[in-house]
Amino acid sequence: MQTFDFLEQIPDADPTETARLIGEIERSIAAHGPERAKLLLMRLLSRARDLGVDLPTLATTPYINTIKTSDEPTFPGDEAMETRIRHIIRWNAAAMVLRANKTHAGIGGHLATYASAASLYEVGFNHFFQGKQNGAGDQIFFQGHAAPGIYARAYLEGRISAPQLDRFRQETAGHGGLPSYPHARLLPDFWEFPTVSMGLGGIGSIYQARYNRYLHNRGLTDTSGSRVWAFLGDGEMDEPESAGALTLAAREGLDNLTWVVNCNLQRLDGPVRGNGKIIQELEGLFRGAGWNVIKVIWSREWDELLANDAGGHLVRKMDATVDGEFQKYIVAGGAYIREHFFGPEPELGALVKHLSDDDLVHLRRGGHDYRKIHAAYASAVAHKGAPTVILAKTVKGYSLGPSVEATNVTHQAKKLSEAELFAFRDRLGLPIPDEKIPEAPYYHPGPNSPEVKYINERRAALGGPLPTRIVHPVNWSAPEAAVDAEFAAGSPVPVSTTMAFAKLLRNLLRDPNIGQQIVPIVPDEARTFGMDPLFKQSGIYAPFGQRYEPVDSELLLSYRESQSGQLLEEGITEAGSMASFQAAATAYATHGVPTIPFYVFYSMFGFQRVGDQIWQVGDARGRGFLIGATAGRTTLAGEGLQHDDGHSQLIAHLHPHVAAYDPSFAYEMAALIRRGMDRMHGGREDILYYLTIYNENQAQPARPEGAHVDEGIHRGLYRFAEADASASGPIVRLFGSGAIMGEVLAARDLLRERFGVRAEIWSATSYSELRREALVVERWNRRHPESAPRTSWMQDQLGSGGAPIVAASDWVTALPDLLAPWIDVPYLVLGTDGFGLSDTREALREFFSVDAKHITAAAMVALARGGERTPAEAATAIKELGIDPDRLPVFVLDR
Ligand SMILES: Cc1ncc(C[n+]2csc(CCOP(=O)(O)OP(=O)(O)O)c2C)c(N)n1
Ligand SMILES: [Mg+2]
Repeated sequence: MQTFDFLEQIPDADPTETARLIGEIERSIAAHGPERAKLLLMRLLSRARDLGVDLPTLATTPYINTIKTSDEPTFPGDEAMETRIRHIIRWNAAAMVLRANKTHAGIGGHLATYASAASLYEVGFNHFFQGKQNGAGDQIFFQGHAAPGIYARAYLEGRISAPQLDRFRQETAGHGGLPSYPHARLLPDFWEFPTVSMGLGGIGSIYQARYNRYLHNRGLTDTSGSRVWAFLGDGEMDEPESAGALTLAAREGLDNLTWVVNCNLQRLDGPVRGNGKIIQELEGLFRGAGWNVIKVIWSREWDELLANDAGGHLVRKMDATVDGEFQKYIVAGGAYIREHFFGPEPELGALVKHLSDDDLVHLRRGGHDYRKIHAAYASAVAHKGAPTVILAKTVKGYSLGPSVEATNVTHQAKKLSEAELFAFRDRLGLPIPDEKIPEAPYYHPGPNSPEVKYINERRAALGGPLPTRIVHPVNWSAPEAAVDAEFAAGSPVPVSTTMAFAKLLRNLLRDPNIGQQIVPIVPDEARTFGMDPLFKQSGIYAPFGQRYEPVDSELLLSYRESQSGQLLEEGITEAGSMASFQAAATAYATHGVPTIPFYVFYSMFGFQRVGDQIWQVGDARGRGFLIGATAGRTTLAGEGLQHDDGHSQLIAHLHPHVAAYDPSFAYEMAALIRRGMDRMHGGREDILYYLTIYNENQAQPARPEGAHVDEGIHRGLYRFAEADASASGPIVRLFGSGAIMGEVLAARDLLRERFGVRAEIWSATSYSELRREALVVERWNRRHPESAPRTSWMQDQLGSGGAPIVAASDWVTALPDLLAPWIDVPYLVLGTDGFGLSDTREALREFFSVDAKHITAAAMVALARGGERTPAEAATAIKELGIDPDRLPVFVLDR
């Protein structure tokens, strides 16, 4: 219960007036009860607000429609026609799921979600959603499980064929299969935004709307005609990603954003809030976050009842009834509703005396009344200054019959009995012959039918059919040579690759060809990565500019916020940053503007924290750079647990759209970024680059000459330095990457000075890219046993046989082990398996056995295995290097 004690701290200038007003309310409560007092107080609030009193918003309002009936605009469409169209789409949406499951039992699909949402979508398609013929149009995040309905509409429009519908969820059987859910990668001319991982559509839509404003405010493209719509489930609202960015949308005044939460009161297992009211809970959440909230709870059939409810009994009953009970009314029938909803109070019973039990069943929910929905959408798009959420109450499985409608198993229903199919057809009034019903045939009224003409005319008037994904051709001019030329020279002054990256990024931002398209994104870590000069140079994007004088305004590098700022300083939200990244990474398609995001983050908080969003960007065919800074289990000294990342490179390998690199040197990093941009926008590859960069200052060598260097950086491996030809002694090959390359170079000296061994140095920029290519080659060889075997880049570079190899990195040993099947010499791998620890770099590297000393010892063992040294010599080396041979590895937890 909210306490108002704080009011006593505010001096009362006229206690007599206060007492008089309070007395009025007390008298009303005594005479008419609390319901009337509530109404009176709300009327007072409303009047005061009209008179300009700035009052806080009520967290919740009564359980009735927000828009009053008399404010509803006249429905602009042909109501009978649209009803027929909905019926056809409803039928086909169900038919495609039923048929797919008949052909392949267990193939899955969903009947109930779209059945509850059909009117929500159809009103949008016929009257609101802007197509792409006059610009980017609207961006629509469809609820993933409603996909059959979206396909069924495209079928009616003539954009998808019946054979395609029949290949729902059968994508590998040639072209034309329909993916289960929205995926731009799997149906690239159709879907834009992958949504089926619950919650990601929600946060993605908020940052999409925000990014539309960013593009507009920066003058990159006119997005004033675009609205972002997101359709979410009420169960889905429990995902942190759904609710996590609501305040950003309000803070930035995103009135170009409309959410429709389909409140069918059910999720997969049962009721969303059986003992409560999800719509009321969400209303409080959204209003508190600063959104405009429109509740669409009751259909037009309730209007008269509410108008006649002078005592407020009906509203009170609506308020008091929990969702579990509302669900029960759907399955239990009219008599039950009369007894349990209208029954207990004589005033309520009297309200519906003139209605039959059947009439009571047909008192619908607002989300099935296209007029109420239309009024809500019209109000939402007209609302200025804040995003709008429409909370639409519906029935899950609506119209599908008793085995599906509002049952607890409705979400997973994929079958209807024959009797239910007949009933469904009759309810929809479709002319499908009886004998066909058992096979659930598609129904199409013909391309010249009034229905098809009508929807196509409506879509033409609104700018063309949706969903449609179009990749506009864009001219790509690579950055000028000056952007990265400086890194080829190296730097004798020790610098980290992070510092080099920050410099490269500043160069890119100044580049005349693509500077404007670069979008740096940071989650409150710019200073950590030395990117704070960007605050001044590029400005921090702030939709309303800077309304205060920053404390550091006197300094050269002050904190500058600007409406045209280029840097997206997201604050502490990796999920929000990734959602921005997705909007920027897909802008080449969404808006025909090839923006190039560089999202820079603590590598620990990337793949392991927001991996699902990185995957989603893959589904969305995004293009951009993920920069995992402060990478390496031992390189980020001091931070320890929950910071020291030694595994994101391995996780990245599992993402098919990600090329992951761990460059050692500044020139490698620069070359990778240049090639990456060229592949993405010159070569139109829908890929991400993941680069880990480190914060340890190291001398940066000049880029060695040679085609094998240029190519090897991108392929993942090249010989950086040959063995000393002027000396003698056995040769070992040392693979290094990232910051551990420094240890590898130090091991070369140790090996030479103490053990008379010569080392070749190999830079392994990407174990994962090497493995991918090796797998392709291996697959070909496996399928062509009679042909001369092909070889991969790695095999070509290493040759067969030769010196043994030691690979050392700041990553788990499984990363270099990715190459093991194709290496035919002793191959010893050193890595950082286990939890991170806080200590100095030296201590950590000694502890995890990846320092120069351990690399040297491993090299001696590798030589012993290859027969170039004896086991005794290797054992002596281990002893001389001061290594305890019996210490347990660090990944043994009870060490
Ligand atoms: C991250 C994630 N977790 C779980 C699921 C599995 N799942 C798919 S739909 C669903 C229930 C959806 O309920 P709701 O959001 O209310 O949508 P409705 O179908 O009722 O409209 C669940 C749990 C998923 N797709 N994504
Ligand atoms: Mg639901």
